Amino acid sequence: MAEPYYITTAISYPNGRPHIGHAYEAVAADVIARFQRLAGRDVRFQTGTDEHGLKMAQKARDLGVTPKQLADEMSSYFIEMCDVLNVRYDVFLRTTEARHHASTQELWRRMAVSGDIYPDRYEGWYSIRDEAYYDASELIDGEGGQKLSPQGTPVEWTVEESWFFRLSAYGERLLALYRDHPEFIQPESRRNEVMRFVESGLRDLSVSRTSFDWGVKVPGSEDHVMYVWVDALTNYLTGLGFPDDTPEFAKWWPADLHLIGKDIVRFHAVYWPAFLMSANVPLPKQVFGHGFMLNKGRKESKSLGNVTDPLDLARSFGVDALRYFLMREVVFGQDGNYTPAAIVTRANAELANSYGNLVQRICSMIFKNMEGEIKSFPIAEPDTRLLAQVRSACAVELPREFSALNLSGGIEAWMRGVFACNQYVDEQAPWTLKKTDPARMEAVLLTLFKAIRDLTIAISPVVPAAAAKVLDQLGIPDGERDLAALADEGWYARRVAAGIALGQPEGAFPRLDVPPEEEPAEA
Ligand code: ME8
Repeated sequence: MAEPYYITTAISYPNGRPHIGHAYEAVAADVIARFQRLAGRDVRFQTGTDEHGLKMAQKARDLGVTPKQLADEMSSYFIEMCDVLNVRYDVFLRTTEARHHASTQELWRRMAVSGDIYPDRYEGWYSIRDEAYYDASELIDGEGGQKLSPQGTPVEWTVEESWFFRLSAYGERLLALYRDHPEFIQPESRRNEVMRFVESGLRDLSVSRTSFDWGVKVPGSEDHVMYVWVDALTNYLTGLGFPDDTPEFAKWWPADLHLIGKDIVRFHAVYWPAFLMSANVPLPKQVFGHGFMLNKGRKESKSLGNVTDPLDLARSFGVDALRYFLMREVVFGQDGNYTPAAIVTRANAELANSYGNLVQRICSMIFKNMEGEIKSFPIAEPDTRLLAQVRSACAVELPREFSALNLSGGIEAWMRGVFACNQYVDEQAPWTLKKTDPARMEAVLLTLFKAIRDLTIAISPVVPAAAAKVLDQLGIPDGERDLAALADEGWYARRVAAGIALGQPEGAFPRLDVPPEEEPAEA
């Protein structure tokens, strides 16, 4: 039976439409999920929206709607984003669902049973934008002496009766977790930050609010709603049916990967494992904090007026080109920049020219010069060498890098396979062989047919629609498009026996025009 793999994204605040950062995270999670399916794992992929808290309540009040109306409208745009970007989740969880309230309340009860919940009075700084408490020592000075959070968001002094979680009791156990499981927080730089934070001493956490009521009610203390992060983090359990003993929970928990952005690592790598330890629930295996996608070096914000709708980018450049760019351009884990011109340049150079053109040229030559016939052929030394190089890129290097979440590194390995094919085309010059040695031309084209099939299967998690189109054209059956198929030497003989002729190929990777306003900067 296939080994299960449970991956989650952060659940986004639906206080506005999705931005490029949301698209980046959703696409990355989808690429990882698709890759794990390709590797034969039984994957469950959960995403959703984080609908409670002050931030949502205030935004709704500003717009003159209820928080639920705001969440209903905006969460639909997050679902739409996933649909458009070909992000194939299994569960889209909304925290306003009744089952989520029940699940969060049960987690709370278990933490209370462990003696970790007690009443006290909170006095300190709170950032509504981050939905986070900060210690005075963490704050920075903004313009006019205004106090800001380390993320640069406004903070306000808050005094409230609240329930506390005994976070301070978990410092040693958390440090032991990070030491014993260095893979628990990745990349390494984030792990170091978290270790320093925990080593400096943890204070108990205020986990309920009384000044507003948009949240999950605290069991037995109905005038309190839970701190939004208690409820938000629990979404990862709710989607599996927690607290019931469901087959889903038994199969998929603990999660293999919580994929999140670098700004919320503390919540996932400190608070979340402490809550779970307290409630006696096993811990997730890994938290990966990816970097930020910046617009020409700056974070997008409504006040800077530089907010891009990721769906506009997908409409302008194509979903696969956008997905490829996002995964290829920056080392996963680091911050990256995007501009429309950079998307076009990358997609044109690699997808359209190096790879798309290879597919198009070779398939057309097979169609025109061989009536599309895929047949057995005598293989020569350069052909074997090329196929070994391509197989190594597709079946060894890319899977090794993708498994380690080095997505750009995996794509680079794949590009080396593409380059090897293009070099082989130049060296073998099939268009010359057409006149001098037609039998050898056929062997060269069919060698490339094999290589293209491997390359297309390997890159399919990144560009699923285009890859499916190419594999359809090549006549590769649906059930033979995974890593196991790459290792199966019998595929070509079966393909020959199937006797399907290659048709006139249709391009799967159009060349894009560089957007005019960007041309001067790029020229
Ligand atoms: O933090 N580039 O929601 P959110 C890349 N509700 N990623 C970015 C980004 C950017 N420019 N901006 C934000 C929340 N993100 C909470 C999560 S999880 C139990 C609760 C990432 O809508 C961000 O780091 O502010 C987070 O992982 C995700 O987008 C949702 O951010």
